[in-house]
Formats: sequence, C-alpha cells, structure tokens
Amino acid sequence: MNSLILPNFSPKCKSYVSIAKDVSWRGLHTKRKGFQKHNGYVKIVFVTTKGEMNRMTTHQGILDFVSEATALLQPTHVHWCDGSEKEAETLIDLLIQEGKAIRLNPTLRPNSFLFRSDPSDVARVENRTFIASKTKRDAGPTNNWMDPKELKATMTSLYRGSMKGRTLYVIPFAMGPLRSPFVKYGIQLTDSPYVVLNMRYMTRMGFEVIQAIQPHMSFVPCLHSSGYPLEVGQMDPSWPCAPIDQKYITHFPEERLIWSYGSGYGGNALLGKKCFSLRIASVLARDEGWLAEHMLIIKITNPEGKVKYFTGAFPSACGKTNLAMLISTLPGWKVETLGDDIAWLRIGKDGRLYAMNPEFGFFGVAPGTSEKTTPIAMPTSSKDTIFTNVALTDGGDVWWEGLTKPAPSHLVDWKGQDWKNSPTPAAHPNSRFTVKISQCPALASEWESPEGVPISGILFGGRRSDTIPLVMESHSWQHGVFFGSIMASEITAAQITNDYGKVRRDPFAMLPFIGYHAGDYFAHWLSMERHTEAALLPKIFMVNWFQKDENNQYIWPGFGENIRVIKWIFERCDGQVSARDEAIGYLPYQKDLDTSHLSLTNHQITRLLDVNPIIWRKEVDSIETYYQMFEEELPNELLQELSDLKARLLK
Ligand code: GTP
Ligand code: SPV
Ligand code: MN
Repeated sequence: MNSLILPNFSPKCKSYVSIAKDVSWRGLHTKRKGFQKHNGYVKIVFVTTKGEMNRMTTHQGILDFVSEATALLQPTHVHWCDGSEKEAETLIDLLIQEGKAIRLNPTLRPNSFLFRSDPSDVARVENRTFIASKTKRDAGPTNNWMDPKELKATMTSLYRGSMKGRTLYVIPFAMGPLRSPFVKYGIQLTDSPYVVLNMRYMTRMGFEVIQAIQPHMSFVPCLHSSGYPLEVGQMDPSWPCAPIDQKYITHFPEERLIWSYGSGYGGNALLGKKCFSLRIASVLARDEGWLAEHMLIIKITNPEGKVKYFTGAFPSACGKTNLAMLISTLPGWKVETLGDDIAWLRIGKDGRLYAMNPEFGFFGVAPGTSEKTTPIAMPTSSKDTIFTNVALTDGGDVWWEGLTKPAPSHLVDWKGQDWKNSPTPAAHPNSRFTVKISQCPALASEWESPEGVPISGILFGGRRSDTIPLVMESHSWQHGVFFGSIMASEITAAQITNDYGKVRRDPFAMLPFIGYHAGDYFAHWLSMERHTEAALLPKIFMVNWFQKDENNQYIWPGFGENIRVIKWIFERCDGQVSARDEAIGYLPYQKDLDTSHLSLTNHQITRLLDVNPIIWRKEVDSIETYYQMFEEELPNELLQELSDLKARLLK
C-alpha cells in the first residue's frame, strides 16, 4: 500500500489548513506517524509501505482544485486514493460496518458485494442533466441548458458544507491506457466510498495515474457530492442522496469541467463514464478532430482466421454488452471483446479509423443476463464484482429476472423486502454489475493497444418492433451518417422517465450524451470523410434484433445468433457477397444470411428483411418532423439524404 492522505498545503488556501488542524484520523489510515510543522503549516504524515511520502503530487492545478473544493465542501477527512487492494478492502469493511453493503457468500461469489440504492436513485436522470455552455445555442435542442454563472451559483450553495461529517475522496483516474498517446486524465472528488470502489473497476485509478499527470498536463476536474451532509448526531441513510429536484449532473464544456450533485448512481456519479468520456470528450473530439461515441468494440475472426474489428452504437440497455460478449453459434466464427459502452475513434496514420475503449470495466445491465443469453457474462461476474439493486438469495448469492427459471422461492428484493413470487420484479430493471474488463474470458489480447484497433464496420441499432429490418448497409459514409442521425429506440429502464416503451429518436445512441449542438455533431461526423479517403472509412450498417410479430414476440432469436448477421456484415466488408439495392439501403439476399438450424419460417425471414414502403413513408414523415428541431443547423447533406430517400420510396 502506498497511500497518502493530505498533500502539501497550498499557502494560498488557509481554510484548508484550518480543516486539517481539526483532523482526528479514525478512519482508514490509523498508523498516523505524527504532525509536522512545514513552512508554518501543519502537515500530517502517514506511514505507507512505499515509505513516507508527503504528497501524492506536485501538480499545482490538482492541489488547488482539491484545496478549494475542500474549503467549500467542508469534509471531515480528505483521503487521496491510491487504488490499492488494501484501500478497497478498508472501504468495503467500512461500508459493511455502516450497513451500506452486503458481502455475498464468499464460496459462491468471492469478494463480491451487493448495494441497494435509494429507490429514487436507480438510473441516470436525463431531465436533471445539464450542458452549461456559454450560450444556449451551443447546447443545441437535445440538451437541457443552463447559464453557467447561474448554475454555478445554485450549485455552489448546494455544495457549501455538503460533505460535513464525511470523507472527501480524491480519485485520480485515466481514461484510456496510460501508455496510449490518447489517454486523458481526470480527478474526481467524491464523498461516496461506493463511487470510489466502482471507479476502481471502471477506470485506471490511483497512485500510478496521479504520478503520470505531469505538472504541465491538463486534467478534467470532476466534482461529485451525494448531497447529504451529516450534522452531529444525524443518522446516515444506507444510500445518501438528495431529492430529485436538487440533483444536478452538469457539464461546463468550455472549461472541461464536471459538477455532479445529489445522486450516487451510475452515470450520474461515476464521472469518468458518461460525463467525461462522452459529454466532455465529445466536445474535445469536435475540437481535435476525433469521435467520442456510445459504442461497443468487438473483434471478429472468421473460420479462415481473418480478423476484423467492429464498433456498435445501441442506446442504453439495447444490447451492447450482450453483443460485446457474444458466443458464436456458427462453427469457426469467434467474437472477442474490447469494450461494451464507450469508444474513442480517430483516423490513424494509415487513414483508417481506429477505436479505443477508454474504460477499464463493465457496468452491465443484470436483468436478462443468463447462461443462455450471455454465457460469458457469468464467469465475468463470478468474483470481484459489485452488484447494485439486484435481489439476494437465501444462500447469500445474487439473482435477477431472467437468470434462472423458475425464480427461487424466496428472495430479498432490491428494496430489501421479502419477495415470494411477487408480481413486482425482485431486481430493479436497471440493476447492474461492475467488474474489471480483464475478468472477461473473451477479452481480446489487444484490448489495451495504445492506438486502438482499425475498424471495418460500424453498427447502429435500437429497439424497433417494426420499420427497421434485421440488417441493412448504407450506400455511403454520408448515407451512414443519415442512418445514425435517424436512429430511434423504445425507451428502457436505463433512464428515469415516464415514457418507457415509447419510441424516441436517439441519434447515434448519443441523445443524452452529446455535449454540444447535435446539428454540429452531425456535421462533425460528416466531416470525417474529408480527413481521409472514403474507401478507408468503415462501412456503416443498421441492425435491429427487436422486430416483433402480431403476438408481440421477438421474431429474431438474437443473442448468440446475432453472429449470423455479423457474418453477413463481415462478408460485405470483404466484398464477398452482393446485396439488394433497396430504397433504404443495401439488404441481404436471403441465401446470403445463414439461417441454418434456426426454427424460422420463410415468412418470418422475409418479414425480417422486408422493406415496407407504406411504413417507410410514415417513417420519412416522422423524420421530417424530428429534423425540424435542428433548424438551420441541420447539415444540408442530411436533408439531401432524406429527400433522396423520399424520392426512392416513391419510385
Ligand atoms: P448500457 O450499459 O445501458 O449502455 O446498455 P447496453 O447496450 O450495454 O445493454 P445490454 O447489452 O446490457 O442490454 C441488455 C438488454 O438487452 C437485456 O434486457 C437483454 O435481454 C436485451 N438484449 C440484448 N441482446 C438482445 C438480443 O439480441 N435480442 C433481444 N431480444 N434482446 C436482447
Ligand atoms: C447507460 O445508461 O447507457 C449506461 C449506464 O451505460 S450509466 O453509466 O448509468 O449511464
Ligand atoms: Mn451506456
């Protein structure tokens, strides 16, 4: 262990010193060696296994950020996270002691824990998520905008004293492998030990990271408070958070700054994920000429041993993790994982588009995950896993809807209540598991390649019970960007809203994650073609595993069988198969889509690959209406694609 509690005090920040004087350390590092006088300030020295260090960093920006935030938040303790095993153990012991975590049966699920969130704090809160760019125009029509000055004033008063009675954890983290030229750094301050433990799996975090942030390097300051200060004698709930109207998940894109208040859950609180790697990173990407996307990354090997890499953008809870961990049902075809949620894409020296996963772990949806649907997820989460809002079995293991049939006769549900075949779900529909990506047995060996991997094809998808066929390919890059811009999906439990199941447009699966004007974002996607040769860019496909029949049943078996669609896509990228040139794009000839040994009727296969002009004319009308929100900022190329589609449908 090498941990250090307090940095050298910045002489600029007297308030920090006064707080430090009050520290009586009872928490994590009991081996206090003593107080020392240093330049007139009190310095606390702790014993660490790497010897005595009097600071984690000399980076003045980091020191100032921590000390100014400390003065505002007024925590009782400050803890600089080193990311060590020992530190994680200490934190989990503390959480168990406080009744905030449950240790699962170590013989069934070693070193794994269950957390139950407050029932009001179960997913990202899109209507409390803000892009506070200087002008409203720059946030565009898809974001909630607030004036940055006004928002800062509101939040500063919420933040003031909001860590009273709590420890402030300083989490140095990196998005991307440390040796990658594209790595980006962040410093998250949080009062949630649950967040620390999750960040430790989801990002590269701790001592090595802070050492890597050289004094001249920039970092994204990420401030997170659960919004539940503890006054003396006050009871600490098992999941501290603020009421919904006091939750703020906010981004200041010009300053590359993230402020989050009041929620402890997922993308609201693990700030390296959606806030940094998508919302802020999309702004960096626009300025620097790359793409930050809500995408999985997979490696496909065909029976001849030929390898291709693909990315896939599907909205939340629409199958990225499942596809990333697919086990092929076709002999000789293999899928390996490089990422399940976020990809950063850049044009490489050879002109091809390369993808890198900036994350270090999975924060996967639990319900629907089973030996049958996602066999790889089972060993992945068999140990060293944090579960949130799943059910607890009498044997001290976890359970969720879809894991086994029938359900165990008795469970404790995600709210901590007895559950016996009750009609309400035992696990919350957005319950999740957090694990290091390295625990995935299907991980591709090149997952940490510093430059990323060259992409042959991009898949866009969503939940559509009709309209979108099983698979289609775009006519061109521009037509592919049109595909991305018109993506739509039925709303899932991954976001808090009253509109579950309703179809909404979710361009590029990025609706809640584009950190600037979506019209500019479309233009940025179109511009990639100008930075390389069109032939070197990936081909773009739209897929839909979710078509339903008259009885509301999925027609396509999905999951492992999706390899059949991937095979067609692979072979299209290789120029091995031809395609039907339809009004909406290139579609497979039935003979080229391998449906052997599936119990699909001819009628069903035709239906899956059907283009219904009547439905599509309605779709065009709906796209026209949707496009209006972008006004003058909608790139002409997309309007052109829409009018070309309309003309083709009328032929
Ligand atoms: P986020 O982590 O929220 O960004 O989502 P994700 O895209 O990684 O979602 P995930 O893969 O965890 O999606 C889970 C849901 O999609 C579960 O309910 C699965 O049962 C369902 N799902 C995934 N693949 C398929 C499929 O091929 N067919 C059907 N019918 N359902 C699928
Ligand atoms: C999503 O909702 O797309 C997720 C989960 O991946 S969260 O990190 O909570 O945003
Ligand atoms: Mn996601």
